[in-house]
Amino acid sequence: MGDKRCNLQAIKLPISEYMNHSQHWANSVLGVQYYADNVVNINADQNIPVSSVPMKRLDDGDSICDVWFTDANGANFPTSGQYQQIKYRYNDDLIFGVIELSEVLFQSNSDKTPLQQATESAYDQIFCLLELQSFPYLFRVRNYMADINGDSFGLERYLQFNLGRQDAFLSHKRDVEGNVPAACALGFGAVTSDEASSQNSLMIAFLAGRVVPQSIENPRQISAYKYPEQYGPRSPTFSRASLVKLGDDDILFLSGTASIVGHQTLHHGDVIAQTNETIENIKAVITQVNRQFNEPKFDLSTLHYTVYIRHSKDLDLVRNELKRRVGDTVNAVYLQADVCRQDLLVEIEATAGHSTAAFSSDANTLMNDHLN
Ligand code: 3EB
Repeated sequence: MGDKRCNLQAIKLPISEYMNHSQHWANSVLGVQYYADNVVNINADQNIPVSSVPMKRLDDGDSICDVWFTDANGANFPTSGQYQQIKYRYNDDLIFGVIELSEVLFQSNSDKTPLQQATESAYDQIFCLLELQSFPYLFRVRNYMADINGDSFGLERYLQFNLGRQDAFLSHKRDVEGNVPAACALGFGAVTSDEASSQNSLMIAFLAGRVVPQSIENPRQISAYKYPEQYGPRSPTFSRASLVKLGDDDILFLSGTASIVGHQTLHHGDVIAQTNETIENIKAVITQVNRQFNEPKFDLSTLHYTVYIRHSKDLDLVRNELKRRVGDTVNAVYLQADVCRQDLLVEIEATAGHSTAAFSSDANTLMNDHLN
């Protein structure tokens, strides 16, 4: 690392690893998302925003955390806060936040469905917070909801979500085309037991900042915000990737990517071909990004992937295809999740450009280094 140190690292760690170091790392962590099919008390500092996403990790027994580390040197220690239902934490450059809204808190007698209202409210709170704290630019958003492919009130739930999301962007006078964040949108099975019913919530995590991100599109795909009306009354509000300059680093947030060419899903029922097409799309986005650098800055083999698989039985097929396209050392975590179109079997998101230290021991060294 150069003089101006990387001030963001999105690192995936087994939950046990994070728990063992969470006290020691408190000043370097902006927030945590952990993925587990059972609720775990990760015992983090109460000030750190943590969200527990009910998705099972498929490739290993130990559940995984996504930890957003920040450079804690000098006076740039993060500060935490709560705004309405958002828990957030920020330093001079970045703000990370999580919000979970239970749909049962919203009335079904309104002209908007409960999920639509929950989505609109969540984004409204996010935009108000970003305006208050002067972090105007949304870099990446992760959207998770129960039963994403279910129908209610005559509309598929993902499409209800799209209505609420776009309305909130519009009412805050934000662009709904062009300058829009990278995102993903996935579903988890509705949890039925009483103790877990609080998990039947819309869960959104976001990262925002003070520098204008560059939104990137994919020439192989119609921009999602221009999808034709057959995909719902309102288009999804996201770009294929956002590129952000933080200190000396160019950080790439790649949106959830799937087997879509133009606006159509390809390779129905063929998870291997869908994985291959998805990689082709990711490659096209990276090629687009690399045009503006003198050298090929981003490469399939240096991305950190999160792979969302609809049917757990497809793990080996997807993993083998990813290894074939990216290399045996591919840095990926595999989760079971529902993808927003019923005919999609896999969706892959990625991050690149931060320090490549990834798992346990590397991160350990890296963080000790930060704190000394
Ligand atoms: C697609 O390309 C697949 O609604 O935020 C990918 C990433 C997808 C983000 C979103 C949806 C979203 O349309 C689905």
